[in-house]
This record gives sequence, C-alpha cells and structure tokens, in this order.
Amino acid sequence: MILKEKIEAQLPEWRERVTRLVKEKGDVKVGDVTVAQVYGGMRGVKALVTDISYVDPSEGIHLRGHTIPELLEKLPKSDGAEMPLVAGLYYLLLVGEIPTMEQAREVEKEWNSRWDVPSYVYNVLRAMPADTHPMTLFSQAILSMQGESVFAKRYHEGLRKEDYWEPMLEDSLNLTAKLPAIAAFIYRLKYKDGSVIPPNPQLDLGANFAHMMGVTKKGYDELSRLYFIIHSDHESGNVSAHATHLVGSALSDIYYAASAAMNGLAGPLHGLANQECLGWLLDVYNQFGGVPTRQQLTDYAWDTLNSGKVIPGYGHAVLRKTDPRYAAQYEFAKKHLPEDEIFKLASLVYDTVPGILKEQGKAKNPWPNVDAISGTLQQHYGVKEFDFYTVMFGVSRIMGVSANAVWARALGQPIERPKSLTTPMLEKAAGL
Ligand code: AMX
Repeated sequence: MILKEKIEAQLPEWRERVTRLVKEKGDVKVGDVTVAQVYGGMRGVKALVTDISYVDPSEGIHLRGHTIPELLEKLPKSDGAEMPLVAGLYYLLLVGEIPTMEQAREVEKEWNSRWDVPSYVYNVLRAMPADTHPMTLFSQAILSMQGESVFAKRYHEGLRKEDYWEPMLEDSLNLTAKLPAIAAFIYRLKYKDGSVIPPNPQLDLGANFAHMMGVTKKGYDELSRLYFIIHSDHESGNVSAHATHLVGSALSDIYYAASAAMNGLAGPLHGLANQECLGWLLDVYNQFGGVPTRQQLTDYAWDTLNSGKVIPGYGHAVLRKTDPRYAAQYEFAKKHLPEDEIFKLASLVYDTVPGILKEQGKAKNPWPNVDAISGTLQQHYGVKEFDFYTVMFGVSRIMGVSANAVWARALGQPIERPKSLTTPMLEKAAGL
C-alpha cells in the first residue's frame, strides 16, 4: 500500500533525527512556564511536537508547510472540479508530500475498499433516544467499533514497538473511510427518514458525502471537499488534537482516541462553536426580520456580550488575524452564494463585530475563526440542522489527528504525563 511504503521509507531518517536531537540536545530549553500559564490553560506553553501542521498567529494554519490557499491550488483535483480531492489531503498529512493525482486516487481506492460500516453501529445509533445530540451519536459510533481495532489485536498478540505504527495506519484508514457514511447516517436518522444511502464507489469522498447525505443541490460536493480539507488539522494543542494524543499515548487505539477527541470537539468553546454561530446569526436575522442595520447588529452584539456570553466564531487562542479557513469559506460563499441573506448577514458581522470586540477589550483576537461562516454555507445547500455541523467538523478533524497518531507511534512517543503542583507550591515558588 502506497501510504505504508512512503511512511516506511521516511522512518529511518526521522527516527535518527529525533533520537539525535533528544540524546545530544535534550537539555536545551525551549521556553519557561509562568504561574499564569499553569493556571491559564497552559496557553502558549511549548510542550508538544508535530511535523504535520503549525499555526502561525498571523498566517494561520500550515499543513505540512502549505497554507490553505496553497493547498487549494496544489492538491490534485478531479476533471472539472473546483476543490481538490480530500484523499490528496490525507496523503499529504500522512506522507508530507503533495500527491500526484494517481497517488491521491490510491488513497481513494483504500477508502473505497474499507467504507463498509458494521450493521451493529447503525443499531447502536438507532437504539439511542431521539433527542441525543449528533456529536454523542458520532462519538458513540466510533467507540462502538473499538473491537475492530487491528492495533489492539496485534498489540495483545505481541508486537515490536517499532511496528506499532503499521496497525495504527490500518485502523486510521479503516476509521476515516467509514466516517462520512456514519456522519451521513446520523444526519438521516435524526432529520430524515433514517434510511442508509450506500456510497457510490465511482465518487470521491466529497461527492460521496453529498450523495449519502441525500443533498441534491448542485455544488454541495465542492463545499464538502473544501470543508473536509480545511477542518482537518490545527497543530497539537487544540482540545481535539491534544485529546487524541493524550489518550493514544496510553497505547489506546484510534477508536478510543478519536472518540475522546470528538467528546472535546463537542464543547461550545471548540468545535460546537460552528452550530452556535449559525444559531446566533439566525437569532439576529429572526429578531430583525431580515438582515439588520449596522446599528441594530451593534446593539445586538453588545447585548450578547453584556449578558456574559461570547460571540461565537470570533476569537482564537493562537490566531491573531482573520483565520484563513474563514477566508477560504468566505471566498467560496462570495462566488457561489453572494445573494444568500445569511451570507449577507455574516458579512455584516465580519465588518462589525471585530470593532466591538476591540472596543470591549477582552478578546486577544477580535477576528473570525473557522466556525464563523461554515454554517452559513451549509444552510445555503439545505443542511439547516445546525446541531449536526460539529459532526462534519469531526469527520475532517479525525483525518488530521489520526495522521498525527500514526506518526506518534512511528516515532515512539511515550505516554504523556505532565507534573502537577499545588497552589501552596506555586505560592512558594512565587515568593508569597
Ligand atoms: N466573544 C466574547 N468574549 C470573548 C470572545 C468572543 N468571541 N473571545 C474571547 N473572549 C473573552 C474570553 O471569554 C476571555 O474573557 P474572560 O477574561 O472574562 O474569561 C477574554 O476574552 C480573553 O480570552 P482570549 O485569551 O482572547 O481567548 P482564549 O484563548 O481564552 O479563548 C476562544 C479562545 C476561541 C475559546 C474564545 O475566543 C472564544 O470563546 N470564542 C468564541 C467561541 C468560539 O468561536 N470557539 C471556536 C474556536 C475555534 C475552534 O476551536 N473551533
């Protein structure tokens, strides 16, 4: 299999680099930790490593060194398609090189041979109360498949440490192949007739997702490709990536780790913000019976802030400029849905809210993040049930975190176990 061969070929050099760095320069300091950081969610503490993605505070995400606009230009596209193949992105995340069309197609082929979702997964989901949140269903579906883990099986049979990554790759391919079908089923179970639309092996992942969702509006395949590419990875410190790494570091398999990641993504300060965003936009729209005036929007935003709530989709722990993932979606909307009323509202919010957040003076970053506009695009294509949106984020995010999990195994990253202190210890260290 091409992914296995490519990773295998790189391993000797990577292992040597890392071993040398730690052995010869292990004492070199890369930063200090302050009392404020210990109490402040470890913000900015340099304590994780990944070579798959890096968030620059001004430029945003680089996936294997490429910005979002570069990726949308360079990753291979099917004939006539506007957006690249998602399989090409997964190849890039795992291998570190922009694939040729043929290489991306090989990943598609791998996914196509692994998409079959065991029927018990659907039965588990059908057995849940009808009002269960889609993210709970998604996380449960992933966890329910843990018994399928090749890593868990081979580990218990006896496996050399340097070979751990191979079954992790198998598991990751199996899981990422099934996620679009599972997500589409959750959508149809919650909001449609609950029937399963099987994937069409002739289609790529983006088009297949549109097909399995039952969305017929033209262009949803392109939006799905864009969505799954831009949400995939955002370095290691965000909650879903870190949860995957933490759980995986105990040698839990990808099903346990990815399910944990989804539980974190389901938090309103993380991935759930995308459902909150459209909710907030629709509240504004409904309150004013259409796109409000700038003054009405300003008053509404201040009411939100003064009631102690955040403005969803704005702010970021690392970014200090408009998120390029927002910009890519904004460009897509400008091209394909310029007359959509909610897009007009989202644009007005973009013109207005950063100024308000600056005036309030609390948020370190007043600019929009990836979630501020994603729901606007979804609702245009008919996917209006916004509590489903984080599930789509999850399908994409698991591509990023699983690629990281494969490399964490390949480079023998150990169990994670930072040290905690007590408040008296910190007071003493601070001389109080
Ligand atoms: N609206 C109102 N207040 C905000 C704000 C926003 N959009 N963003 C930050 N603030 C506030 C914080 O709540 C905090 O207030 P406090 O001092 O009273 O606790 C203060 O500004 C300082 O926060 P910060 O250092 O700028 O941000 P952070 O690193 O602590 O948190 C984030 C980052 C994203 C959680 C925060 O900006 C936020 O809550 N945004 C809205 C929710 C959102 O969009 N989340 C999605 C993030 C992207 C993702 O993971 N998918």
